[in-house]
This record gives sequence, structure tokens and C-alpha cells, in this order.
Amino acid sequence: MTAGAVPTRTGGPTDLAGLRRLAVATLDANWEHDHTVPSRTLYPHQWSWDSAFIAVGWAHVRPERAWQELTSLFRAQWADGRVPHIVFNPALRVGAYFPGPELWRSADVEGTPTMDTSGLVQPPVHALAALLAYRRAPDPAGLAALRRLYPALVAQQRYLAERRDVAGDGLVCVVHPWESGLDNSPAWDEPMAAVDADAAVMRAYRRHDTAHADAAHRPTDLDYARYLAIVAAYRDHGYADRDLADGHPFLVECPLFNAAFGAAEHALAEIAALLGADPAAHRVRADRVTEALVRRLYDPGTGTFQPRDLRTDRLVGARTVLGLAPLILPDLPARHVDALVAEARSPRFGVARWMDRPLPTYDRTAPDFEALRYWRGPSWLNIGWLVRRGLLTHGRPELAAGLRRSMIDLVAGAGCHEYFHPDTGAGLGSPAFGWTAALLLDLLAD
Ligand code: 9WN
Repeated sequence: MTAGAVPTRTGGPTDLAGLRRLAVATLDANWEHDHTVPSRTLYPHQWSWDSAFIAVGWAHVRPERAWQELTSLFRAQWADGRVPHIVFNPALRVGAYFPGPELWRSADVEGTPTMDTSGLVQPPVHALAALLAYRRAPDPAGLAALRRLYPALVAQQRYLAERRDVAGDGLVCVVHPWESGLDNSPAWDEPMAAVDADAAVMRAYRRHDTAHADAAHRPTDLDYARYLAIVAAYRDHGYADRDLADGHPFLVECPLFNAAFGAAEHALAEIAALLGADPAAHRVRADRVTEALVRRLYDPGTGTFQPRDLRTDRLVGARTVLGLAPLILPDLPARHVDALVAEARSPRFGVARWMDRPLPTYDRTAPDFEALRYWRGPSWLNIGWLVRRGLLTHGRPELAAGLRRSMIDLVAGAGCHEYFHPDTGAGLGSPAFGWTAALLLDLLAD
């Protein structure tokens, strides 16, 4: 599409060239020597899945930064293959983000990089991002970067497959809500309720997020007390993944995380082929992930995918947007695709050719839907971007176009915010957010 006017929900023309400039300026302002911060105020370090989405955006304007972004992240990969969800910038003052390096203590663990990191992971969207970045800028420098990254991307998958398949069912288990990327989703309410913690412990800490964002939008102190209790349990176990089933307080198989895990094998198959390597093993693994997702996380009663709480071996009840993520798997059986498309189009999520409201992160008909609180209703561009990819993958271009228009509309109306009000589209959270800018560039270029 050329720069010019697209019809929008608000009826007026959208200045696409102006939006593109805003997105590039936002990425430029968040660029920090070898990576892009999600937000200068709220998240001033490097985050794992943010960097993947951001690399997709950089590939449109400065491909060398896309490769720097991914390369700097994988420099922090642990010897066991895990890619930490936060890589701390040592130049920042103590307290620039909570919880900082003093809580994670990665340096005390063998096989960790020289820089401080967290010990958790995030959804493995990096192989897909690397493939898309290369497709956008297929030059020799990109191919060389892809060649350097490939073994690290394979090791990331190996870590997840070998150390995190706690149930032995072919799916990856997340050990903390932060690993899902949708930290405060209602999907985690049931498993989180079983985590023993007292909100009063938060008196000993200074939360950084509520100094920069409205406390009414953020997780509660009790949520944070539980987050810290789970981190402490994992850290005090040396971040070792053996024996997790015996006592780790949070063990959940997430449909989005596992969809990303399967999509990564599909992407690695394509990357292997580009590099002249054999893609066959990746395809076999991708098939297995899709089969396991369908077998373990699809709920025929609701017609969507639900997380499985491994401590109770039950699917959680909340219907969240996580359930739509398996659409990104090209080999998802048609029956399940149809069910997810119906779920996406239902009043719960409202995906349509012409959307009157943005895609929410939670069933908007649920009594505990919250329009303002983190991941409990608001609309995020990375989620819409993934669902749109899924709709395109499965031949639903009109719905994909509706979602695209709705996302562009959000940024046109409010700027590159972190997330958006699911009814009014008002901008919420950080006003200059990395992945919003990056994925907008990707959407505009399509
Ligand atoms: C904890 C950086 C990250 C995103 C997550 C989002 C939020 C952190 C926080 O910000 O999480 O990792 O402090 O709330 O939930 O998806 O990667 O943008």
C-alpha cells in the first residue's frame, strides 16, 4: 500500500507517511547502543520477546539494527540455551527497574553470561522474527547474521524441549506468569491463587512500575508478592529445571507460548533451507508441537485453547486471547482453525472485516473484564499482529485486513502507546513503546 489515505473507524483519512515517521522516531528514541528498550521509563533494559518484535520493525528501516537487536539478546543466552527475559544494562542506576539484578543474582549461577540477566524466558518468537527480518532485507549481511544466529536459535528450542517439558507431553511449561509475556492475564488467576504469598512483603520493596504508570492499571501488590515468591523459589533452586514437578509453585502449559514454540520450528525449517542445511528435523518437531497442543490444550467444550495448570492437571476456565494464538501454526487442523475463527469473531473478541472496537486481551463479555488493567482487557499490538498472521496463514484475508485497519487506527488515534483502551482506543501505559512502533511499521508495509 502506498502512503496516503485508508478508511478508518473514525472515518477520517489516516496520514500513513506521518505514522511511519512517528514509528521510526519512536524506535530511534528507544535505541540504546546495541538494542532497543521497550520504554525509556517503565522498561529501560532489554526484554526478550520485545527485541524479537522490534527486530521485525527495524528490518523495514535499518536492517543492521534488526540484526544487532537479536545478536545482543543472544549474547546473553545461558550455556543451557535459555534466552533470559531481561538483559540488564549495567550503565543504568540501581533501582531503574524492579526487580533488578540484585533479586535475580544470575552471576551466582554457573553457565550464565558476563552481564546480569533474569533467569526466566519469554515466548520464543525470535526465529520467526529473524526469518521475517531476513525476508524483508535479504542481503548478504542478513544472511551472515542468520547463519550466526541459527545455532543459538536451535539451542533456545532445545532448552525448552528438553528442560521445560515438565509433563513429558511434548509441550513447554512456563514457571512464572512473566514467562507468558501476558503477566497479569486472567488465565493465571487460578494457578496464581495457589501460590503462597502475603502482599505485606511488598513493604520491603519499592515497585518501579507504579512510579511510572497508574497503579490501577498494573498488577496488585498481592500479584507482585506472588511473582517474587515464584522467582525466589526458582532462583533458590539454582534456576535448575530438574524436579520442578516436585514443588515449584507455578507450572502451566500456555497456548501462546507453545504456539510460538511450534512456529519457531517452522521458521527454523525455512532458515535451515536458506542456509543450505537440512530442514527435516525442524518440520518433524513442528508437527509434534501442533499435535501436542491439540491433544492437551484444546477444549472441545469451549472451542478454544486453554492453558493447562500442571499442578492440578486441569485446563483453566478463563477465555483469553491466548487461546487464539495457535492460529499462527500453519499445520493446525482445519476443524480447530474454524473453531478459533469462530471464537475470534464472537462478541468475546469481535474480530471482523470492519471492527468497531480493537481486539481485547480477554473475553469482553466476562464479568471480570477490566478495560484498564494490564492484560485483563486492553488491546496490545503484538497480540493483534500475531492473530492477524494466523488469519492470513489460514486464508482469512478479510478478517486479517479488519484487524490490520483496527491496529493502524489505534496508533493513528493515540500514538505508539504500550496498550490501548479496548472500547475507546485511548492510549495507555508507556506513550513511546518499542514493539508498538515496530509492528506498526510492519503493518504499514504490508
Ligand atoms: C515483566 C517489557 C515487558 C513485556 C511483557 C509485559 C511487561 C514486565 C513488567 O513488560 O512485563 O517482564 O514489568 O510488567 O507484560 O510482555 O515483555 O515490555
